[in-house]
Amino acid sequence: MTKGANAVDKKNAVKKLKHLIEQINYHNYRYYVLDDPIISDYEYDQLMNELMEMETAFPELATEDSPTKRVGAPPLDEFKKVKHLVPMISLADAFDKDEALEFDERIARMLGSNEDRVYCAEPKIDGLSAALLYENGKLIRGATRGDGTEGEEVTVNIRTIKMVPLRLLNKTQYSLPLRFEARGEVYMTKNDFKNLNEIRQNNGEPLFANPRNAAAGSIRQLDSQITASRKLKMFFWGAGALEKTEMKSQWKLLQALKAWGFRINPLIKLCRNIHEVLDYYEHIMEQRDDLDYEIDGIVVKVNSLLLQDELGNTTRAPRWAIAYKFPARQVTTKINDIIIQVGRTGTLTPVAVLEPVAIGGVTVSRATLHNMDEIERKDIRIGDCVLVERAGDVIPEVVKSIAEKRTGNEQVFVMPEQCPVCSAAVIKEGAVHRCTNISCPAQVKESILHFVQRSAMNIDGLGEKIVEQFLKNAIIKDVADIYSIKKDDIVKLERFAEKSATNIIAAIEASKKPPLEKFLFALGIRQVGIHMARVLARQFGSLEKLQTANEEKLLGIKEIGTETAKAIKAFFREEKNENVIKKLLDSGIEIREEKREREPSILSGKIFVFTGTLETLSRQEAQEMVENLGAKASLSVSKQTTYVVAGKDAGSKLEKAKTLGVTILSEKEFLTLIGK
Ligand code: 0OX
Repeated sequence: MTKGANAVDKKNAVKKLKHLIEQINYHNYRYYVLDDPIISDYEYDQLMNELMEMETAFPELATEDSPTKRVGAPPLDEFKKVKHLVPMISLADAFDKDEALEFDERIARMLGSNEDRVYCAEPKIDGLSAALLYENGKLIRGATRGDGTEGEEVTVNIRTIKMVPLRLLNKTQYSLPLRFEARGEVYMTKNDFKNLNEIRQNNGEPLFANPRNAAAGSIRQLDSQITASRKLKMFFWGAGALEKTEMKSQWKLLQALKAWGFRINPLIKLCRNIHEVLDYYEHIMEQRDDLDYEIDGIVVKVNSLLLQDELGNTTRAPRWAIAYKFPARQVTTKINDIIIQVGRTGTLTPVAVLEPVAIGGVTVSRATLHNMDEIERKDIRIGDCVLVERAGDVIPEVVKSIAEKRTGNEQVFVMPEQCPVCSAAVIKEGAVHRCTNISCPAQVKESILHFVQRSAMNIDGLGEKIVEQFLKNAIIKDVADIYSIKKDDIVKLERFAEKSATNIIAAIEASKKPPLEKFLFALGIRQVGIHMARVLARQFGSLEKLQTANEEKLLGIKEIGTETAKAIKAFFREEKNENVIKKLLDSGIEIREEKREREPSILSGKIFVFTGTLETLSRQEAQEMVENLGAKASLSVSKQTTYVVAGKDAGSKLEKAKTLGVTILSEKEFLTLIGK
């Protein structure tokens, strides 16, 4: 090749690279900021591959802010401290309606006006605040809030967050400042948090207490590869050091941030007065459990930036904003007793019997104490006053005892030496006490209940009472017997109507073709939860391949630690388990060995939004179902939404779907569509 030709090549390459980066940044923007992608994941990957190839061919042309350069910085020794351009002040709290009204009245007094005050209301993300410095449209530095004046420089970690723009869009109606800080909340989704803790548990690592701690721990990693693997997310809520812009309000500021490429929470609302703020608070609280991230209240900000300036700040917080918090999910009550539950693997779980107490509208009378080590670590005694937490739909747990309230009559709990169900000897394995009798009726019952649950084989109608009755009458002895149950066996039982017997038989029949991941989960292998079962199904593709995989092969998979690999091998080595699997397959179970990642499914590219209360599924389950079929589940309705599935009491999302002409499905129609 001549020198001249090379120069032309290079000139073309510069142009091509620039164009590719612009395209990728724009599609990132459509995907993360507008939640409205216009190309498929496949097409996006192709653009990225093309860019990577170009950068390999012309390494001298690769720029720092290329989308290929998010991950890969060498590990740091420590974080540098950095000063924020302007301090990141914190918020004062309001805990009830009166305090929210007081905030509004205080502002009226200070402004000396009787006119309605306009507020910008935002969900309060329970994450950690960060400030991202942009110069000439490029991300220069990312820092944690720290003490508000000085934070830690975590640029390489911030860069791994996919929705953080490395380069801003500048052809917008809002002129881009030369230098400013974009501020927002870094968070981890509830699901990513659950999966991360499942993996940590399997690897014997300490667990994170909540998604906020997990996000904070992830952003403070010296190795940005680890941060990248945690899939952090961000919502932006403000700016620092933004000078003389045309932005006159918080609302406009958020719109400008969005136009420049920052992800803004779609639930923000402009409220014309404090009463609209109070309605907004109720509305957001109703959605709290459906959001895939934790929020702990709303943030109310005086909308006008001019008035914000006029009101100013106290030494600790702005006078123009308040965090209106949701009621605590933690409440104090008394432990009346501690009882033992025997699980399907023989684990003895201590459970606190509580003086019933309402937490977030639900009466709670039991809370898990996990294991004896936890009881000792937290020093929890029978008769103690304790702090109990109920977050969303998870089992309530005892957070801590309140030692100051002790009377001296509290009793230390002692783990029984014999199983309370079958009297067999109890042994301690690590933190866990276990019944040694594999035929313990409690273990058998629990493993059957685990097997039939919706996320496993999904056999409707086999509830706890019925399973107990079947076991008592020796209709079944283990999970494999379920498929040999005859209608006559059931009808013979006391208080059993012909119709319910028919339904049970039909439900058993309908469960005979489970996807591999559900079947694996149903088997109840130790350390294998729903997430791990999915990993195994994807990696191995068939039961046989998993059964024959050696420990080395298992350990070669990123998410499998030594404990899990051992548990899987031990499970398949056990003759009893081998017999149960054989019996299941002989009785007509056909495992669906899906190759989901390669074959596009009937639902690929479709976008579903679920709204209202579904009768037979939780929203989480419905979302998982469509995602497993290649579709996307979204929380907001747009023109791009393919279907809105409306349950009972569906509200604004249903209305929006009607306005936009989006197809609306009932729960039943939805189930038919996905072949259930
Ligand atoms: C949040 C959040 C935090 C601006 C001035 C004081 C607080 N966690 O979602 N902070 C702010 O605003 C700052 N807004 C939010 N939405």
